Amino acid sequence: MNRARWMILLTALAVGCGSEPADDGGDETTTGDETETDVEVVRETGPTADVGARAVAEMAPTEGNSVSGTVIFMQGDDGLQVSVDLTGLEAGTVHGFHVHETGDCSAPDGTSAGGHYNPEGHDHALPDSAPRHAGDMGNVTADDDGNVQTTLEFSNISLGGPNPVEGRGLILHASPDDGGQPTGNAGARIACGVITLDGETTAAPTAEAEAAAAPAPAAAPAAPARRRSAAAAEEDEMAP
Ligand SMILES: [Cu+2]
Repeated sequence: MNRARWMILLTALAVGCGSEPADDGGDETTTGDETETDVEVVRETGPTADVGARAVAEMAPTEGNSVSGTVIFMQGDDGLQVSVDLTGLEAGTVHGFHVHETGDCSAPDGTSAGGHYNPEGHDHALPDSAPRHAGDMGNVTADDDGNVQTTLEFSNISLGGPNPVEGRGLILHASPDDGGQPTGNAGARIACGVITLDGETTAAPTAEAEAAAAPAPAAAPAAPARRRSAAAAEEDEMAP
């Protein structure tokens, strides 16, 4: 069924770009720019993501911090559900929360995770707007006990499909993400985890693995020229 829907989507794109609302339920298609709209449609999650897949990021505090917990990623038909369970924050505080480029939390300050995961080369933004970095998950807020227990949902990232997050780094910041450039002014990295598929130990995906994971159509009208280098993203992240 998924394959059939994908073929219909492809046909619609090939025959009449823009004449059909070839929207499979995502939330990223209303930019007003026809070209951008088509790009977003091609990157819809549902038909090609690994529905049912699950990944876990065990969040550990960076040096001098005390927040820890578990974040579970579950791939559904229409998006990726992200269940956040953290403890050790100050009551009522708001913290930027992003997928970063590299699944490496070895640096004491978490900088080994690199810059924001941004394979589409967009500007940074909060999740209520598009386009944005694929890894822009906005903020989470601690309750009166300093815990975070919430579930977020995203259609622009996936497990095993477009903008795959498995093998990437997950970072919680000291300060709120205010949506500003280049990375939201969210400050220091206070917790870091590697998004790991259940039952596997994954490293950051290689270019070959990424190419294999991406569906053929995603390579067609869009990506390569707009792809930003990891190095450029990292430079941004290092900026104050
Ligand atoms: Cu971040």
